[in-house]
Amino acid sequence: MSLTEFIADRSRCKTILALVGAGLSAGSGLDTFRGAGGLWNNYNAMDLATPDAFERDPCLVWQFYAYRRHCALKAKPNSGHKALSQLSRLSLDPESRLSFLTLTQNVDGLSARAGHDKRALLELHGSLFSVKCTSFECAYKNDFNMDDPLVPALSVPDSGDYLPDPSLSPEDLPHCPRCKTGLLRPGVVWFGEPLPFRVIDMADEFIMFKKVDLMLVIGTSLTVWPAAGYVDMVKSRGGRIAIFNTETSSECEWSVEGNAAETLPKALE
Ligand code: BV8
Repeated sequence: MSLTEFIADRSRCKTILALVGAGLSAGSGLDTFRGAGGLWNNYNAMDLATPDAFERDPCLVWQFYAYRRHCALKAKPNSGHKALSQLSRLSLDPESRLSFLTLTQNVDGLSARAGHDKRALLELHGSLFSVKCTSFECAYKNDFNMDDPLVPALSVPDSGDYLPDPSLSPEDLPHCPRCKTGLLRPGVVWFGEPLPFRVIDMADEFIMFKKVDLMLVIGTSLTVWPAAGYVDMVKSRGGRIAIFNTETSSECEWSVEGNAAETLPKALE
């Protein structure tokens, strides 16, 4: 189907769900998880985005997240983020009779910064700009924090060539942000941790109780679960799938190949 036909078809859809991955923010210059060079030179994000890694070496893990916070703050939302944000605002107009929800796997905050209506945006894997206390006394309270650096020891040079300081030992905790009762951790969902129940409930409710006509699967390798499972949930209920990726896919009604920062605005105009 041509893009023109897709646009015509999309305008007749009443319930649209977007599932967003790192590929959407690639257009803003942010590394993807599995792309060339990965997220942090010779470190594998999968090895660092786990509770065990934080337990083993909180200092290294905080340097990894300080680097990503810095890069995300320097990045700007691109036209793909803005296109989804416009659709979220259109769905606020009762005249549009459009129900829309974005499930983002990204933790970079770019969709929110693009003006996406917050009631139509679920951050499945948390945010780089949320910090959580690890102490029981604080009941693991989550705070929103966009300070860069979070603590002086975690300042990242703008040149971006920031690598872990080998002289730092795991015990070098002054490099780690703390609150009065304990060590803080990044407020993201690590591998092996459950997604926030509120987020899962809201995503399930949208898919189960509304008939999703169209799902936009944008810049994701669909390799992380349970996020990837939403595609099958929509498909099994008769929803059609449009994949926006630099790689072509045959597992869908529409495969829109290219940089999502360019293809998505055209498809949602
Ligand atoms: C959990 C936050 C259970 C941290 C992230 C089945 C069911 C449930 C779980 C599992 C399961 N099988 C395996 C699991 C375990 C695990 C998992 O999925 N493992 C994978 C590796 C197999 N899942 C979990 O652990 C989840 N938790 O299930 O808990 C539980 C329940 C109760 C009690 C206890 C436990 C938690 C998963 C969340 C992990 N956290 N992020 C951080 O960011 O540091 S995931 C992280 O990786 C991102 O958030 C993102 O979701 C993922 C990366 O994926 P993508 O976004 O797709 O990025 P990727 O680089 O892979 O792909 C980019 C794509 O874009 C490519 O296709 C590329 O072609 C394309 N692209 C590139 N450039 C562009 C482009 N497209 C368009 N334009 C471009 N310019």
